[in-house]
Amino acid sequence: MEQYLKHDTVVYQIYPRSFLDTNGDGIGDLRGIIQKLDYLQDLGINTIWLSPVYKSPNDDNGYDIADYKAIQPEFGTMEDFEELIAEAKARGIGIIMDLVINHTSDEHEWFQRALAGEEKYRDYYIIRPGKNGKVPNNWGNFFADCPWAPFGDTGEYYLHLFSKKQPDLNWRNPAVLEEVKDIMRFWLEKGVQGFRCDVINIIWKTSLEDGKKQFALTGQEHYLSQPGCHEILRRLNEEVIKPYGAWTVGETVFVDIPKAKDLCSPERKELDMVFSFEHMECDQVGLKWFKTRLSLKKLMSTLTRWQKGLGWNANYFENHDQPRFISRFSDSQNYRKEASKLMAGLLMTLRGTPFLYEGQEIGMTNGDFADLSEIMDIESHNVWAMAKSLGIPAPMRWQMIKRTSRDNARTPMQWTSEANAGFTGGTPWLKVNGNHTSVNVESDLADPDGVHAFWKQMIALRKSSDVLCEGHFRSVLESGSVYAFERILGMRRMLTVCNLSAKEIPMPAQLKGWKNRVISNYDDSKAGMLRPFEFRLMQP
Ligand code: ISL
Ligand code: CA
Repeated sequence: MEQYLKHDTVVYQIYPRSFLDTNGDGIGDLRGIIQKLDYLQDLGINTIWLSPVYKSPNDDNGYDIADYKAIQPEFGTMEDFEELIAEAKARGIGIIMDLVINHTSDEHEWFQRALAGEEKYRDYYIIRPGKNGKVPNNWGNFFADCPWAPFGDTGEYYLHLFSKKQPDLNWRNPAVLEEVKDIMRFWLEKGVQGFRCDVINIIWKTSLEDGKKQFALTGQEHYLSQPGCHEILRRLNEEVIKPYGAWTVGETVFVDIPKAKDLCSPERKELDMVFSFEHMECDQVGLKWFKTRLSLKKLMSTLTRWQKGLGWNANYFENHDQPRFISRFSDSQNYRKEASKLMAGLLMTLRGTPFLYEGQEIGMTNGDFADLSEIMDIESHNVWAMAKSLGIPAPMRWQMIKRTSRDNARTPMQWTSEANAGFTGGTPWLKVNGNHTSVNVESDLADPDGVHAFWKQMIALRKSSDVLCEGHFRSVLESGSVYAFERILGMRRMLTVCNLSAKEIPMPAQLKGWKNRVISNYDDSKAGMLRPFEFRLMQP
């Protein structure tokens, strides 16, 4: 049977709401994706990860699912979805879907029937009486809220680690596993090639006891990567995923390398790979809402540790939950193009499966929001309220939100320099970045030296090189500004050199033996020097 995951798989993440609107309602849709398949094929990617397109009241933009077997009407119809699968396939592109099974929407039929008093469905969720006039335990919540909400007028509470409208499922109930297997098969039968599994390592709650107090999410020791979770993943893999030749990438919060190994080493037969977060934390203090200057040294050493620690990584620098990386690590005012290309070089030469996020291929930057009224993300609004209750003054609160909001990466895709960046003929659901007049697909494509052209070259290079696809990783240099590593396959070697600083610097002595330049993001790259944000791929 065909195995869909290959060494040369290159994934492009689409956040459907923000990709392309074709009917003027201001919301991206499936027909928009179908329209851009030629564009994606030309870029060279061979897999799309679709953020949720299931029916949802959109409390968390689709990560709150009301019907796992229906398409969100504002995105289109099941026929559109089937056409998308077929048209993508015709272009050699596979689709993986987002699988959100830690929680459902409170508008899901199961939760509604539970509220109506049906015992069977009550046991699909985690419902408990209060304790001493308070909620059942002292746990924290991912969206800066209380994780317990009143369960109807029963006087009891239900657990929600995310929004109130995202009640956690009770994975200790075997019926939940059967439901989810059925849902997964439904989509696999339609030709989906696998799943990106949302917060998959927290689905199993071993106990609901109080947690030991901690800054980042009290209670996590009761649900992070528990034995019950490993068992569920093994069963989903063996009973559903592998019989279809499909694959999975787990989004795994708070994992360190040992925990990640337990989830995705091949002999464990659980997940094919995981998204880790450590390299996303090189500019934060404690929690991601408190940002500081990004430590390049930390970034390099973190990447290296994960490259060496795991046989195969799910590599990424941007997604729908993170501010644009280009705005975080680089001087995107002066070196936007160079730094975007450097990202392409780095992502395509690390060992593992590369995931790029819509807009990254043209170097889109953080949103240019003026105040909270322009931010839609529920997380940002909750964090604002939390910061307010802590007495943090409004200007500081705004700086905090502006820098960390997930909406930074969710601004509509910039297709043209026209009104609303060619994303919609109507009113966009989220403010379009004012820089679309200069940063957009149309003008970038017309520029032979554009960001897109470099991504395209790097993707092609990556797919055609077995050294880049399969070679081992060896770190060569992690200085304050230069990151260099080798990829090694048998006798063949390639060297990646990244100057992550905005300064021109002399070529470090350790790297001088490498004579042949395969590619660089500078045409006038000089032998003995590294230009600001220069990326260079070398051969001996
Ligand atoms: O951004 C975060 C909150 O601080 C992350 O911890 C994020 O919530 C976490 O990565 C889980 O994200 C996933 O599940 C969420 C959803 O809102 C995110 O969009 C999704 O990627 C709940 O389903
Ligand atoms: Ca639309």
